[in-house]
Amino acid sequence: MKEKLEQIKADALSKIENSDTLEKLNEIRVNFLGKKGELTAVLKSMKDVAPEERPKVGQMVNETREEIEKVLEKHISQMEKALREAKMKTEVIDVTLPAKKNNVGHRHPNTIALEEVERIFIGMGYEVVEGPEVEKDYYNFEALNIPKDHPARDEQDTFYITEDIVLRTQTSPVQVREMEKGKLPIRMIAPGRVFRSDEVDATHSPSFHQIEGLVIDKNITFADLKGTLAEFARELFGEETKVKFRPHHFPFTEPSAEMDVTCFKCGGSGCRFCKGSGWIEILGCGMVHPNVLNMSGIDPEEYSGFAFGVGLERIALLKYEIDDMRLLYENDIRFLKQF
Ligand code: 2U9
Repeated sequence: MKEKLEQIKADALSKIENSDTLEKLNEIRVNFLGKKGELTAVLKSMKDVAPEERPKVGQMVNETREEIEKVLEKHISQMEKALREAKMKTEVIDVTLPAKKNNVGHRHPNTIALEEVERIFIGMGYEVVEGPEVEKDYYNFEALNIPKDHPARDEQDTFYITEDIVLRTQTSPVQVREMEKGKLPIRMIAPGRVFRSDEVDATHSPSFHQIEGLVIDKNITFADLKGTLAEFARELFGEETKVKFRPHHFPFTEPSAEMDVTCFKCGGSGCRFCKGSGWIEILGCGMVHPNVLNMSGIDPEEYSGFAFGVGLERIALLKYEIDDMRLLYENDIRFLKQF
């Protein structure tokens, strides 16, 4: 028995010595020490050993197992260490390599301008409301006092989806939907994308953005409109900005006006920026037409209101002195990150 154990041990140790992978070492563990391994087989054959000899043989089996285990563990940990070191060598980080540039995005000039306008009106107690870009003809035109044969429909070349469904040409439908809810007073701005079938040039695009505003309450007058929009202009273009109102016509407001601001480059004396006039046209506005109030279920005898509309791109172009609208849509990061 002793010779047999010596032979198993010698056999195991020589196999361990000649193993060059962790898999082979594991295989040796199974073959010699496992449940069906050679040493277990020896233990199983104890019944053939004389009873008085059994403790001795048992001890010899255990010693052999311990020795094989010890050598095996030593080899396994040596091999693991060698593998770790080899891996470390191949995975060295070359700190002299040029760093990967982290290109962080940038807010679009339109977004910066919109957030500025929103900040101003939120500060005056307005709500920001959004609505659908695909609209019913009714909300885009009819409810705004623009019937089917009205010339304003030609002025705003419209993309028709069906006879009754359009891509909104203004964000006014958002305000009509708000009026229909019947919750008064209203103090809101409606920013968003609008669509007109225009040719692309330095000041036009078939898709651009508007911010419209609407206030409806008892006793709202043109003085409220003037005070609000003058304050808006001062906050947007600077404290010294003056405003003037020129009479105009919109179907949805009466009276209507366009508002100019003193040129923030020359202060009003006239320069290249304001084409020598000292003034820059900024928005359209007016008192909400009684027909428009009536159609949305608001009694014009009890309530009145004012509305205004401004092109977001126009604000962004002016504020950042950009001379071509197309630059806003090209998404060239070298252009965008200047603002
Ligand atoms: C309701 C009633 C009235 C919104 C208004 C304008 C004047 C205006 C233009 C500015 C430049 C459009 O982007 S632009 O081309 N808008 O001049 N918009 S008053 O009037 C409304 C809106 C909703 C219910």
